[in-house]
Amino acid sequence: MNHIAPAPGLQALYAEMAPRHLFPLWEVLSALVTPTPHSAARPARWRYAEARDFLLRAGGLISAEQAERRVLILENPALPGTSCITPSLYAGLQLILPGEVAPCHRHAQSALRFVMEGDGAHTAVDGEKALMRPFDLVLTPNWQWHDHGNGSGAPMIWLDGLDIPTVRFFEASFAERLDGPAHPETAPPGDTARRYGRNLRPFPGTAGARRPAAQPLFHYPHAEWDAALDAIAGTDAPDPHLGHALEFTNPADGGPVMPTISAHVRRLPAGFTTRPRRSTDGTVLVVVSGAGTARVGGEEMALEERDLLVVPSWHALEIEARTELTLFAYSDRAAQEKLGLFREARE
Ligand code: GTQ
Repeated sequence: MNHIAPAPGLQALYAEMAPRHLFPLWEVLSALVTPTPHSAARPARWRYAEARDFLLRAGGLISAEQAERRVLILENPALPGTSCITPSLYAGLQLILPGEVAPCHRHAQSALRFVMEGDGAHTAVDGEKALMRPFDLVLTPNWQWHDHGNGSGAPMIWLDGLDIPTVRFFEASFAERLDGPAHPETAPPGDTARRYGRNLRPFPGTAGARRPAAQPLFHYPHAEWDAALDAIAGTDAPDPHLGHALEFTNPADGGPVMPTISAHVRRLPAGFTTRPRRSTDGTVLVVVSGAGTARVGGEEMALEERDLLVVPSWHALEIEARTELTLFAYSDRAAQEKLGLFREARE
């Protein structure tokens, strides 16, 4: 609204309209249609060591089966009570102790798992186990059956990244449990990678084409993405804003890993500082290895191995790598690009 004094009857008009659920746009327009994004979230960092202690304490008090999913939610400090890390995304740390299972279910929400600790537990997707090693990325795309189990001798902790708030926003949540804790085994571990992971796919319509055509892959091992990062770091100069960066793709269409979620890894050489970059996709980052400092919208946060960081929409991020720093990240960029909303600015 401009600054001319309002007519005296205006407040009385508002008061009469309000009980009829009618309100003047001109009082709120500038807050609704902002010239640049105003995130409701704020930057935050979680120390892995601290979160891990709480999670292991929970492990002594409730079983994975009892809890259905034994997870500590990473909630944005500016979004209390919402279970959101950004307005569109969810993050949690899930613990499975040796011998435990998390029962089989499926839901409209898309999920990724990024292994923080432990070796050899599994996520089964539609009955095929992905054996999870440190820093592997495993997808459970929407409406695919999944269960988790830990046949290894040590606790297993991974980061769950889901689009729970997005699905809630669209009011499109469906979920169901499968009778019994696990889906029958439909294929041996690694079967999907052998069929679909070599720039080939089983000929459409043949019995070998067992995975959904639009979303075949669900396991992106650390050994593979790490070797790919090494390869570009060995030949290319680091990008000034991102360092060496690789996006995980869905081989079916070359696009992001899931319809609502994009994921990538980046590596900064020791001593490298990125130029400030902002983007509309609020992003969750995990320190895979190394140490440094993140500056997010004027706030400075130290980063150590396995720490977690959230950078809200349109907050400038600069990262300084003290030692070689490798990060995993996910965001809602996949959804924003489909809606024509994604933007970034590089200083
Ligand atoms: O493993 O399916 O952290 O449904 C939150 C909701 C994990 C899961 C979470 C879920 C899951």
